[in-house]
Amino acid sequence: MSAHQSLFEPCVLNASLTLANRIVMAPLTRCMAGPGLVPTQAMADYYGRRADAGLIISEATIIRPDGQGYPDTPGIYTQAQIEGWKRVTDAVHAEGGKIFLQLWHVGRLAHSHFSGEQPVAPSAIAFEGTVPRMRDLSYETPRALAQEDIARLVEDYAQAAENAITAGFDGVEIHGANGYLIDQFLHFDTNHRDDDYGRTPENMSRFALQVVDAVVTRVGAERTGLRLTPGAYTHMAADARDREVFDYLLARLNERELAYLHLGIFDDSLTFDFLGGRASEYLRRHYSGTLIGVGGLTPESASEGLAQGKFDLAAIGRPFIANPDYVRRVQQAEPLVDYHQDMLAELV
Ligand code: FNR
Ligand code: 8K6
Repeated sequence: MSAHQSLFEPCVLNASLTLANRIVMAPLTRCMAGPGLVPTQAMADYYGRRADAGLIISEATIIRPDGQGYPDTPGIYTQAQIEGWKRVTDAVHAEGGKIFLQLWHVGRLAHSHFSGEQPVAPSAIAFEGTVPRMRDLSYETPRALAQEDIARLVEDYAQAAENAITAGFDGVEIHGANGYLIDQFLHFDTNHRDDDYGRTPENMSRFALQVVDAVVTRVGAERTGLRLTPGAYTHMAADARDREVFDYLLARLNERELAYLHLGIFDDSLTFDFLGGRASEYLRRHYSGTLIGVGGLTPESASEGLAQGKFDLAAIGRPFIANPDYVRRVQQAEPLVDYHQDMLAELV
């Protein structure tokens, strides 16, 4: 009998996907891709070592060049990148694991330093600050997307999803969280549009739903997950009116039978007045499908949350960087190594 029994129950996500346990490795940007933003053998080894998680969600992976906002983040839009990811999915599958690719476009958090192009966003509002790890680069004012650009982006998400399946992934997670492109449409702070993509909950949800529907059409709802941040906490300011946008969006997502919905947050003990408490509680009330909880979870709080029905799967981020053998340690009730930011310097 293992410690924290509820973490080790299998989870039937849908007819084509059963996870061996309820521990999810959260997506973790590591900025370690090789030239051409191609995943390396070291990355394949790193993910392979963590294949005993019920599901791994890859680090955020850019869908096209102007989606890049950090150095050496991998892509999924060239043949070489697809080949590089094949090494990763092979390594995980060889150990019996499952892995989804996280599809990423950072919107206004991109920088022309990476792609040579002006960043794009719902509205021409710059983020105040400098690019992490490249402190001499201040964020630029993005170009507001024209409707034809939006149609192109939706297609680029769908193509990236198809590329991920070609690379051997079991599915994709659309990164709609943490203040990046899709999230920029969903919040009043960053969406000042006065066309079909702004002003109202229905319009502000339109881009997110178009991306979801295009990806679902290409790879199947059972292979599509989505990450959302209803309470803005990073890269933008929260606005009480955002609540109506997420109420609307979640009602529409309930009609779509996605593989899962994943909260995007660093610390789920934060509460938001306009959401009526924690972001995970808000999602649980409004979303009827499989929910992944995250944000400062310990083995104790994760197994308790599962047992109490607060979420169906528990995503673990920083502790997985510090403990490649996180799953085994928890199962055998061995102590965990504490995470420290210095551990980001190396892929272990
Ligand atoms: C993250 N997080 C993150 N989230 C995401 O959706 N895509 C990503 O690529 C990343 N990258 C990333 C890198 C690093 C170094 C950290 C620490 C975090 C957020 C992550 O998935 C998770 O939500 C938080 O880390 C909270 O979970 P823990 O770490 O408290 O278990
Ligand atoms: C010097 C260490 C800085 C660590 C960052 C590494 C890679 C960037 C992570 C990007 C995605 C995370 C989501 C953004 C939230 C930041 C809040 C701390």
